[in-house]
Amino acid sequence: MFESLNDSIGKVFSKLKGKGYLAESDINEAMREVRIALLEADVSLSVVKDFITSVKERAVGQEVVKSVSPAQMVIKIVQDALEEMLGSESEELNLKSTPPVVVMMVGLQGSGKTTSTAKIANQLKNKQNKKILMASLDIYRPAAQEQLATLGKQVNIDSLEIISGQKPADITKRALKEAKLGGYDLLFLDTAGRLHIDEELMGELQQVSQIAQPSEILLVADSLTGQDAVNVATQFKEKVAVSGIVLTRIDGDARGGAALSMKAATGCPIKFLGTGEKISEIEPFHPERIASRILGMGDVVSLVEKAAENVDQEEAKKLEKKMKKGTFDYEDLSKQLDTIKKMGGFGGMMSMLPGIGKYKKQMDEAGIDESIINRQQAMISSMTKEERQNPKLMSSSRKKRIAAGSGVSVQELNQLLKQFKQMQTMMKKMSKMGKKGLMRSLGNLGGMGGMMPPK
Ligand SMILES: Nc1nc2c(ncn2[C@@H]2O[C@H](COP(=O)(O)OP(=O)(O)OP(=O)(O)O)[C@@H](O)[C@H]2O)c(=O)[nH]1
Ligand SMILES: [Mg+2]
Repeated sequence: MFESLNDSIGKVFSKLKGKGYLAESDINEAMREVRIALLEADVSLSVVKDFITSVKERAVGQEVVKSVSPAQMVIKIVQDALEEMLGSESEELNLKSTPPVVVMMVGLQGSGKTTSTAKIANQLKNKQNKKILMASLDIYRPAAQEQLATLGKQVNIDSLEIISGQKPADITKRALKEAKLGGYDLLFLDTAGRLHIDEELMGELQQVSQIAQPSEILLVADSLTGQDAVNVATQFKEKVAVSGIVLTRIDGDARGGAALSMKAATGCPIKFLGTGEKISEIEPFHPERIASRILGMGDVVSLVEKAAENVDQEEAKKLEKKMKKGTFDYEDLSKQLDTIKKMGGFGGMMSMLPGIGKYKKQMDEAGIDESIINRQQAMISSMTKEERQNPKLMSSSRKKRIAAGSGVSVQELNQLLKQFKQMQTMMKKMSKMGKKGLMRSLGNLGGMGGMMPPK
């Protein structure tokens, strides 16, 4: 699912990524393309409009976190808005009331109600050890009740005995009684489908719902029907108290329009995605995972969050001044190393950057040694305060003392000193180029890869 959307949004962001500074026109252009991508994915127009407005509002008033690029910030904003559109939090089934808790499945014909009933029941049995009874209220389609019973046997879940000639309301009463007597935790009611929404069906669903007082009414909708699925959900919701959506056949849905607009259009959260015909092929719906799947942006979002958490803005400003003046010293370097450590070391930082994934293997092979951070900090802390603040002081007797004090060879210390000088030169050059932001200094430290001795 979402392949095409992933593709087109990926292109928008890769255009942004090359830029160090984003003008409002860049953002507008990017959002125009995101808008087209969403519409092509069959997301409803009003949902797309709201989405774009919300992203633009945030992008404008946004304080950009210094240690990430503007493009990364935009990606983060789009991701947040996308998650909100999808429903912010993953919604679990509400199973807290007194057992037997009733879950009622509704939806159009062939949408996947019976299959989803068995799938969800099976998950709850296996993961939460629930004792479950399933009952089919479909007296219209021949063999519909047997279909549920057969699925039940496959997964070892009880189903209500079939008595022909009973009306749905009576089956419901019998199922409730049986569930109580049998000490079941959960009762699933699988209702009949219709080709179209009609009064008769709705009347029957209302009647059943009144008798059974379900904790959850799950609307099962076929994602392949796109915006129709959204309309069906809206109409069902007007008649019965739909509490969540099960979106089926997402395995065949390349566009994902229904998944994307369902929550925003109906106010109902998606709770499960049906991912195939097999009983095991269902997954709980996690907006944040879906959003990152769509953006395909590695873990930029976590990188932005971590950077925001760990980089003290005041410190960052001071550092920038020092870099400009060329007075960056070993104490500053040590602080920077702390930041890198907090962000999971070089490896952690790198793996969160999109596009770096493919280099990760090469980096692993090159053997980046994370312990170098600790050793460098040890060397720095073996320096006197004067030495740290005035890198020029270093003499060979001082070097010997520092190396001995930190348990490294003079050679390794020399490497640190040499690299430090290179960094200073680089910083001066870069500040002349007039680029802004701490990203540079982090970038410089990334450049310290050269400092890594081969294993
Ligand atoms: N690929 C795929 N097929 C599914 C999925 N969910 C259900 N199906 C298939 O869709 C068909 C109809 O599913 P049912 O569960 O019988 O649908 P229903 O809503 O109970 O149908 P009625 O009771 O006739 O209204 C079956 O062949 C299922 O195997 C899914 O997530 N992916
Ligand atoms: Mg059915």
